[in-house]
Amino acid sequence: MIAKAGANPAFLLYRAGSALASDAGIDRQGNKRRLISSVLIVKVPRLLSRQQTGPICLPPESQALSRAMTQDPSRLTLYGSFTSSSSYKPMLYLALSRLPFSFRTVNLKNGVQKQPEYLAINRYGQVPTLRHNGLTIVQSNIILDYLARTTGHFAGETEQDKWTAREWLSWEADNITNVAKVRHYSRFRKVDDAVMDYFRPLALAAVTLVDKALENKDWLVGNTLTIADIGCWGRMVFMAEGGLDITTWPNVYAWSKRLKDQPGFALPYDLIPSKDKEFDPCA
Ligand SMILES: N[C@@H](CCC(=O)N[C@@H](CS)C(=O)NCC(=O)O)C(=O)O
Repeated sequence: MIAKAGANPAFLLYRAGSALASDAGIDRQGNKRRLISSVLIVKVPRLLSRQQTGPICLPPESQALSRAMTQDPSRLTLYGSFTSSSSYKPMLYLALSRLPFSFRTVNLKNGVQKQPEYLAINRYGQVPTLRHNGLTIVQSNIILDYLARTTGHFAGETEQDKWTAREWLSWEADNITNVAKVRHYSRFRKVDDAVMDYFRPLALAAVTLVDKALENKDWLVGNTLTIADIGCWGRMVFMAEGGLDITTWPNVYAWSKRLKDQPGFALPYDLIPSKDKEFDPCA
């Protein structure tokens, strides 16, 4: 792989992976396009002086990354970010399903999600995005639904259960998102107290509804773990960072322990890498 030095000699902005030349992707309209998989800012090693002209060969580890990104389109590829609850949801699904996949980090702090290369696969400029078999799927709950339909895991036992699980995901997007807001405003962005006073009761109400739904039940839908549990838990997992104590809701607390007992389960900071990574649980 080849990279060119940018205007600032101290930094080299290069587009990682096969994306540079050979990763022909399909955009949302079905047109062939070159997908820039991720953008990294790398310090130029001192030995690469300003005088050096011509192509610069990347070190072996970067070449390995490049190779890893030239991949079979049937391999699931998830674009996400370390602190993101929306990214955690599909990652937890994949971990619990023991499915192999490639993780591509999108650095939200550096604004990579708003760069044209990423906007080409996610018009909203947000994580997560899933690419699979030439398809681009965005919105975490749609990704969960897609994964359940295509891989068969955690879809629900009956036709009714499948629809009810999707119903929960839709409700989650309207309601548990308030838990995410309270966490976000507590952890990442200070807001006026009035804003918190607005969102906190909504967050509490959402968790309370889940708690009631779990009365005398192990899982939200039917008798099995489904994408409804993964979708709702995926945002609620961060409730402590928003100052919400999970033990206040005994059914939610017991449910969280059941989830944690599932093979493959991991908490977000243990699961979501801060760098690109290949997950091959059965290799
Ligand atoms: N409804 C979307 C929400 C996605 C979302 O809010 N992603 C956040 C991280 S959790 C993000 O990308 N934030 C960066 C930004 O908006 O610039 C989903 O469920 O996928």
